[in-house]
Amino acid sequence: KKPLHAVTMVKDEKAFQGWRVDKSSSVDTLFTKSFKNQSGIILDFGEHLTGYFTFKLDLVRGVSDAPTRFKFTFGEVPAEINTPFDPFDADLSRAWLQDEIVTVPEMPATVTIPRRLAFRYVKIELLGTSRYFDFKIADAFCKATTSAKTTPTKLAPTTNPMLVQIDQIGQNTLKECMQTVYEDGPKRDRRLWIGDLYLESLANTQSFKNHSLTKRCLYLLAGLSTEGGDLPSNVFETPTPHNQKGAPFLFEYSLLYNATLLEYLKATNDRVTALELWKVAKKQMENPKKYLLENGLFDAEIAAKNGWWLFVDWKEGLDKQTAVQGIIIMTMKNTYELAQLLGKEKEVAELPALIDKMTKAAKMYLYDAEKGYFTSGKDRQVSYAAQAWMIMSEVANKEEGQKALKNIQLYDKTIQPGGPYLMHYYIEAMIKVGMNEEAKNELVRFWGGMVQKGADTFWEVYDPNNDFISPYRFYPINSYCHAWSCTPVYFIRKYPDIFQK
Ligand code: RAM
Repeated sequence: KKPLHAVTMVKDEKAFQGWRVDKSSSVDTLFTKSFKNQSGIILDFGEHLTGYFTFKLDLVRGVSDAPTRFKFTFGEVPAEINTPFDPFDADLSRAWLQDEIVTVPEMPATVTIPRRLAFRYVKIELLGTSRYFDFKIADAFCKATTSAKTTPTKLAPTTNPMLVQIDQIGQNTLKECMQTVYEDGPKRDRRLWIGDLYLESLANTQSFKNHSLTKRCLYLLAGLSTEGGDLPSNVFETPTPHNQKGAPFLFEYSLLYNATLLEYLKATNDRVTALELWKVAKKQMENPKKYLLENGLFDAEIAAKNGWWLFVDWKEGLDKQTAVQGIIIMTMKNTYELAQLLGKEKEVAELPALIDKMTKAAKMYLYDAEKGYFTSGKDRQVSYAAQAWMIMSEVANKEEGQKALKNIQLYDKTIQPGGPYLMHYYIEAMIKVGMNEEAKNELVRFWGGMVQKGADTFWEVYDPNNDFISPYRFYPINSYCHAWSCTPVYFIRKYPDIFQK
């Protein structure tokens, strides 16, 4: 892939994160003229790319008598190109940010930056060279990589143009995250997380249909489960497959593995794989039992005290109890369905009674019948997360679910979704209770909002009212091509009656 043109970036309060992109000149000037007075040029590849960047240097005068030093800054979004990274005081490693100093000993030369990059824009600065020769950047390109190899079918001609655009950007997002595993984001963290895998595999089934990638991920995770059988929340492939020793295990992600395996079996009918991985799935069902109170409620506090990470959403102050209760019930149902498909019900014979017990407990203790919504935790917190998961788990029936989702909007302290990951389950919950029009409107409002702000791929976090939101206290380190944000592809294609008419 070659850069399409050179651009200038202009401060503009109205633009996403304060930076607007103006088209300026053709790349021919870069490739034919001396680079010495072009330092600071920004190239635009016109689309988000994941891959390896190569540039070629040629002499235009004299002989190279000294090394030349460059700084490259790669960005998924314009603000990454223009925001100083240092002094750095954020969570996560400074090295995720994609600036690279490259020293070239002599010219002509062809240099490939060893690190795989994720970007649309690259700024090239000249940090040092010799006055005794002159040179040009004769070429620059990216060898892009993905394991998405098919072209998804076209949407119905009746599809609203905004939804066509959202679907395309969702596909781009998924395609970029599909490498040798389903990555969470090709810029960061570049690894396989179970929660992301589940959503990516759903979208993949509706689009690229690279089921062997899903299978590979399911095996990688299974192979890296602990001796006790727990699945790590995320894994690395190189230098040899391993998990993050010492990192907390993410409670609901280990359960969502089972949901993923069920969907994989349904999509492929690959019983051999499902049977082989069944024992891993079965094992995951043991953890919820450990934190089940007599009354049938999940004890979120004790689970957290025992070192489990309960995630649910990137949202400060969110109480997780009710959401996790719902996730447990849903994944128990998924596991039982999987067992039935594989003829293994006897091995999980206790699940139906547990599902019943947990459902009744949720109804009894977590449902505020008077207010008509579910609450979470000691302070009876009201959140989208709690309603979404009470619906996903079918604790709430259609009518109760509809009411709950409507009623929480009347309550001003309701905890809103923190980002695309929970938005996915919220939209799915709306569809489950028949709020189809509302689901469509929400999808267009949320993902369409990113489109209007110029997204080429969908973002890890997005708050329509705050362009600078970051779970890591520094927005340039956010991932702007993030797996769990690709799921409009799934919705639009799975429910054509809602999204393609
Ligand atoms: C983030 C990752 C990933 C998510 C976890 C919980 O750091 O990028 O998407 O699954 O957190």
